[in-house]
Amino acid sequence: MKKTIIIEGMSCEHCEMHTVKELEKIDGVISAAADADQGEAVVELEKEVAEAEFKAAVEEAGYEYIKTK
Ligand SMILES: [Cu+2]
Repeated sequence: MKKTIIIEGMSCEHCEMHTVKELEKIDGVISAAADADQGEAVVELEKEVAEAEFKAAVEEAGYEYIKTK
């Protein structure tokens, strides 16, 4: 199961790395990939993860969480 998270504020590879690192700490996230140009991250999930957890991870990384789709 994959979900796309819309994020504002990432501007380079370093930002992408911060975001991936935080998202991959979430229980249920198998892997994450972030794209600063697109302003999004894609997470591969092994189970349902509450949207609030994505929001917390994105904010912990230092960026603005918009939504999950
Ligand atoms: Cu950056």
